Amino acid sequence: MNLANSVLEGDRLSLARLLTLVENKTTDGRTALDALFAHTGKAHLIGVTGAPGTGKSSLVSQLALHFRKEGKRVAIVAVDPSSPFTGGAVLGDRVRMKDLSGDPGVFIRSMASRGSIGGLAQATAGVVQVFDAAGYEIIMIETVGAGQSEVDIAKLAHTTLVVEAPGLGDDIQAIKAGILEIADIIVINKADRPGIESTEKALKSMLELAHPTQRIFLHHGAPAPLPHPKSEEGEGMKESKSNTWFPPLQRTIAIEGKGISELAGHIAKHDEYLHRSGDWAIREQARLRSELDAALQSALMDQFLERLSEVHFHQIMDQVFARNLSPAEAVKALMDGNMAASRGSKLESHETSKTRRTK
Ligand SMILES: Nc1nc2c(ncn2[C@@H]2O[C@H](COP(=O)(O)OP(=O)(O)O)[C@@H](O)[C@H]2O)c(=O)[nH]1
Ligand SMILES: [Mg+2]
Repeated sequence: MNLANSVLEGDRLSLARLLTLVENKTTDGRTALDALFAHTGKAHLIGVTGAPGTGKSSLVSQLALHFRKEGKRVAIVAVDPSSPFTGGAVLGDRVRMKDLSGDPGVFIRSMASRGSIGGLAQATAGVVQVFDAAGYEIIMIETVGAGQSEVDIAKLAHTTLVVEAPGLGDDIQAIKAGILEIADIIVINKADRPGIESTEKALKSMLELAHPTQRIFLHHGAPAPLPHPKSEEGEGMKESKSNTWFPPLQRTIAIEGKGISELAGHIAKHDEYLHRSGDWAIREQARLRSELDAALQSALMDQFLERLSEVHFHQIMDQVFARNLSPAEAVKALMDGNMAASRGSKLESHETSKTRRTK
C-alpha cells in the first residue's frame, strides 16, 4: 500500500510510520516526501523558542487548545537537541499535554535527537512537510533557544515566538540579542511571578535598540517609513499600516490560560502581515531555495565521489599533507582529474561506479 496516499487520506497510523521513516532519513521516507511535496505549502508554521523552563510547552499546549476551538488541526513538533535521549523533559511535556490527547485534530511528535545538529534541522523540516501535506493547518515547533541549531530550525517558521520569563536569573543580559533578532512576537510568560515589570522594561528597551535598523522591510529597494516605536502601554510596537513589522510584547500566564487569546491574535495579525507585505512568499522562496541548494550540493558531492579514483584522491591528499599543493590547488587537480575521467572513459567510469556501489 502507498504510504503517502494513506497519509493524505488522514490515516494516523500511516502518518506516525511515515514520520519515523522521514526522521530516520530512509529511502522510503524520501520517496514519500517527494510524492507529498505538491500537497505542502499550506500550513502556518509557528516556531516557539526560549530558554528551558520559560513555559514553552505550557504555551504550546494552550495555543493548541485555542486553535482547536477555531476548528484548526494542530501538529506539535518538540525538538530538544540538548537531551540525548527521548526521556525526561519530553515525557513531562507529554504529560502536560494530556488535555490534548485523544483529540484526533492534534498530533504531537517529539524529535529524537540523533546525529548532527544540521541533521536534526533537516529531519525536522521533513517532519513538518509531512504534517503540512497531511492537512495540519497549524504546525508549532518547540525548540530550546540555545544556539545556531535553534536559529536554523526557526528559519523554517513563518512566525517565531520568543518566550521569556521573569526570575530566570536577574541578569537581563542573559537574554541573547541574537534570539530577539529572530522574534516576530515576544512572549513574557509567568506574568504571575515577581519581576515581570523589570523583565518587560528591559525587553522593550532592547527591542527599541534592535529594531529601527534591523527589521526595516525594503519595499522596491526603498526603506519603508519608520513608524514611531513608542506609544501607549499595550499598544506599542505592533505592526503599522506600512510594510514593517515590529514584534509586539505579550504577557501570558500559561498555567492559567491567561493572555493566550491575545497571543493568538498577534499570531493571526502576523499571518495577515506576511501575506499583505509579500513576506510570506519571500520566506517560502528563501527556504525552498536553501533546500534546493543543500540537495544540489549533496548530489554533486555524490556524483563527484562516484567518479573519483580513491588512489588518485590519496595521492593528492599526500601532496597536501606534504604542503606541495594547497587545498585549493588540490581541489582543482581533483576536479580536472574527474573531468578527464568522465570525458575519456564514460563507460569505464560507469562500470567502476557500478562495482563500487555493489560493494
Ligand atoms: N508560575 C507560573 N509557572 C508556569 C507558567 N507557565 C509554565 N509554568 C511552569 O514552569 C515550568 C516549566 O514549564 P514548561 O512549559 O515545561 O517550560 P519549557 O521548558 O519552556 O517547555 C512548569 O513547571 C510549568 O508548570 C506560568 O505562566 N506561571
Ligand atoms: Mg518544553
